[in-house]
Parts: sequence; C-alpha cells; structure tokens
Amino acid sequence: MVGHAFMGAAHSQAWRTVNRVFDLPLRARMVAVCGRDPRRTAEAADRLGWEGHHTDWRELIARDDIDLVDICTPGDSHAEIALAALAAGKHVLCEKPLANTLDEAEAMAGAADAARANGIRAMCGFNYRRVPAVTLMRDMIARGDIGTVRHVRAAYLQDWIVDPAHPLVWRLQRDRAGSGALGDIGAHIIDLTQYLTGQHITGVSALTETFIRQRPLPEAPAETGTVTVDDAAILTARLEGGAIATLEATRFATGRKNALRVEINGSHGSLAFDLERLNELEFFDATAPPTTRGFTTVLVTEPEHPYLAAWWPPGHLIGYEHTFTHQMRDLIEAIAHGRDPEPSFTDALSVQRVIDAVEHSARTGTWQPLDSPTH
Ligand code: SOE
Repeated sequence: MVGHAFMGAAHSQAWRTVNRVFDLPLRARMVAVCGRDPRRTAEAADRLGWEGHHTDWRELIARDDIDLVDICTPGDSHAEIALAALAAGKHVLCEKPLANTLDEAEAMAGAADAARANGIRAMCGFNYRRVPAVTLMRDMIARGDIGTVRHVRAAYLQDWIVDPAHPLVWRLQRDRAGSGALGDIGAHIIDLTQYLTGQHITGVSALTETFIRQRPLPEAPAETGTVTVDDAAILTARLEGGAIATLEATRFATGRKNALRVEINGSHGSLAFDLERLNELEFFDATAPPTTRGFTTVLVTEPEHPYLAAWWPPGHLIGYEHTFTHQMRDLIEAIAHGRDPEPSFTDALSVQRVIDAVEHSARTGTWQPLDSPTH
C-alpha cells in the first residue's frame, strides 16, 4: 500500500478484516506500506498491521513477493504509481478520483486494458457502491422495481473548510488534488449516478465556486496562499436512458459533516439513500394499493442483502468501514476468478470525463456534451 493517512488507515482496516469475514479463494498478506517519512511510515506499518515499510514506492513495485499495489496517496501520484505497477505486472487498487487530469486517466485506463491480457486487474475505490443499501438500490433499479428512471437527485455535503482560518491543505491545491469538492466528493455521486442507473451521463451544465480564495499556509500560518480548487460544484446532467439529474458537491454546507444523499425517481416508484442512515433504504412502490402506499424503510441488515450474510446475525448494523472491506472482497474475488473488478479504470475514466466536462462547462457557461467511453 502506498500512503498511510486517512484512506490508508481505512484500507488497512479492510485488508486486515477481509479474509476473517469472507470465505475467499485468495488470502491477502499485508506485505509492506510506503510513505515519505521513515519514522512515521514505520510507526504506521506497526499501527496498521503491515509487515514491512518503504519510503520509495518503486521499492514496493520491485518486490517479487508483492502481487497487488493499493494506492492511497493524493491524486498527483496516482497515474505514475499505477502505470508503473501495471507495467510490472501488479494488480492495482487506486483511490478515487482516478487521476488529477483526463489525460492521466486515459493513460491509466489504457494501461489497465493492456494489462488485462496478462490477467492483471485494476480497480478504482469508489467505496460507497459497497454500502449494502446502495448495492441493493442498484439491484432493485436493474430489476425494474421503480420502472424507467426519470430523476437522479444527489448531494454530497461537507463543511470542514467553512472557517476561513482553515489552512491551505493539499486538498485545496489543484496540483495535488486535481480539483476540490468536485473531484473529492462530487466524484462519488457522479459514480453513484452512473452505477445506480446503469447509464452514462451524456452531457452537463455546471457551476463551480471558490468562496474563500486565500487561506493560511499550514507551515506558516501568518502567511496566506491561494486556493486553486473549487469549494463547491453544482451540475445538471442528462443520462443516456432519458433521465435527468441534479448533483451538488460542497464543502460549505455549514453543519453537514459527511451527508451523502441520493434519491432516484422512476415511472413505478422511488428509492432514496442517506449515508447518515446507511443501514436503511427508502422505497416507494407506486404499484402498491393506494390505501397502503407510501415510502417504506427497508432495514438492510438481513443475510439476503448484499454482503451481509458474512457479518452479524439479522438486524445488526454495519458502518462506513465495512464498505472498504466489501471493496477488498470484490477485488479478491475478481482477481481469483479472472474477472474485471468494478469499478474498473474504464468506469473511473467515465467519471473523470464528467469532472472534466463540469469544469469546462463552469468555465465557459456552456452545455458540455459527453461521448460514451471508448475504452
Ligand atoms: C474528504 O472529503 C473525504 O475523506 C473524501 O476524500 C472521501 O472520499 C469521502 O469518503 C469522505 O470525505
């Protein structure tokens, strides 16, 4: 694994857990973690459960006893590490957003295509697909439970930078993070829109805004530097099946810490998910008798629900961290069975194309059509 901050810790927890919960054809061994600072990386290896540690990711890739590289770094190093790992015949798991630029994402998807011929697999870490209620939502839509999809309404709201005194961390720098709220949390709801409906976004019209343009430098708080990413992004979109979507991603929704909501309305019903109640799924069935019709809350805690048979007895709840364990389960299954994991780099590239189109639309004030991915 490369990187050992928040995402590195989340992934480590999942790698530690996955073979203890799921009965899988392959066993993950946590061989080594990589970070820039030797002392902090050694400490992270010990705390997170990695056997060894390195300060140069190239040393990880050079090791014969490593089959898979998990990339948990900021976006500016995703492409370089992923391309080198794939070229060396390693499977790759890369955190979202896939890359900082469309060119990098294209190259990564191309490399993943080429590696597939040698049985090498690449996956992008859109973990919210693996909330059981979200997977169930996708299954219900695919089965036709709400009929033809008309609307997707999604919002991902945070507030961690409303304070102008919040320092200019890497997530606020375009050269490190690629974009702001758009790529960090907007990417999740763009991916969910396409995943849940099974349809690509075919065009967007968007607004982005940076409310606070100067912030204190982390290493010299008396000085300020320029925020080079968006604080918020709002878009309207068309989907290839005829539905329309409104998506909002912001770090300025004061009071909202990590609120991700998706509602999908179809010709025969609606489904709604709220990450703050992630064990539940709201379902309105328009074919039910009028006397009893209404939104019902499905408690997604039963062994018949996605992923849950492996966890606790019926009715027991799960949380954020389980989404990463489910992600590792799906990746291991895909590698063992010679399948492409989902989301593939091609799926992640299609999200990157939407991100790019959103920025273009916001800059020019124009509608941006999108072609279907060719990879
Ligand atoms: C930070 O905004 C962040 O950690 C995202 O990077 C994650 O993808 C999301 O799960 C929570 O918020």
